[in-house]
Amino acid sequence: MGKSGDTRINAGKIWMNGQLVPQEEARVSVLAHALHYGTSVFEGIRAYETSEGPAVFRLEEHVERFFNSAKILRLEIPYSHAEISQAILDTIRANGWKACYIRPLAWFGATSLGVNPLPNNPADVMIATWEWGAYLGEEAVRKGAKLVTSSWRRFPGDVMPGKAKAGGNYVNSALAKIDALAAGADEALLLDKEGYVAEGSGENLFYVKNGVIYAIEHSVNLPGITRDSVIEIAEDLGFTVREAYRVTRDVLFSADEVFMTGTAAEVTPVSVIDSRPIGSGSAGEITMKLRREYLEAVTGKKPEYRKWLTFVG
Ligand code: PPE
Repeated sequence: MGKSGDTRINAGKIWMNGQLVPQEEARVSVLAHALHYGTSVFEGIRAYETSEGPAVFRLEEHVERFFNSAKILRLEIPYSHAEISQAILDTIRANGWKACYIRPLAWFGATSLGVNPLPNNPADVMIATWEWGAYLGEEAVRKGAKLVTSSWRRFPGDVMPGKAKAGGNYVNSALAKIDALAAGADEALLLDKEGYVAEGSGENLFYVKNGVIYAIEHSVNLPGITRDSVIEIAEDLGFTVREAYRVTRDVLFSADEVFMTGTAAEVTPVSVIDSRPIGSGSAGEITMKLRREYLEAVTGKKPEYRKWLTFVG
């Protein structure tokens, strides 16, 4: 599945409320609360092929964020952290994937409608896995993605809970993404209500200036696990990394390099923002170094980052 619009997903066996069932049998009611009101929470995780079989990248941190998202929505996941982690490993094993994307989802089901979801606890839970290539396409990974500033602003924290990976939040992302693609770009750049840079529709943002790496920090952003990993990798490589607050668009226009991070996007260079070439107008050197190092870390080639891997076994 990619930006080409091919939306058919082959998820094989899906873990649904404790059972592994074929994709066709993992069904929900049209009366599910989450379908009407966006009251779901999810995660996006990747498993990578290593010399010792598939390994899940930062499983514990993703499961932790999944439970925090649920807590924010007062959605009760009727399983423990350990049970969800085990279910993720079981689903990968049942499908025989060497590498895959993993989508845990919990939602308020179909026991009542009306805005109040709470009579609906505990949640329904499923875990789907599928093969997912370059999030913004192969060309973006090699040459850099084109971004366009979205007319849709990233919602403030008193409108929607940006720290929760909640289904409803992604109406904002989807609107921004639809318009960015319609404008001929690969991805949207979302600003906050005051015009400061927030993030992409599904990625965090970084820029590089005079050899220093700046990780954009904003209270409205999802705290990215890839972002956290890339900061640690960059520091280990000897780079100075600073968190940058209240960054305006012109800072990005005049940066040497810009890149995005996310589980799906991994480390993706940005070559153009609002028709302006960034740096040389192609993938940046430091960006590509970080991308290579990240891909080696996730595939178990760097002993110092094996702490981030859970082997499926
Ligand atoms: N911000 C947003 C809004 C976001 O959705 C993501 C992940 C990130 C930042 C980066 O977070 P992390 O994956 O922990 O580094 N976006 C997920 C959903 C992509 C999708 O299209 O679906 C992802 O990358 O899995």
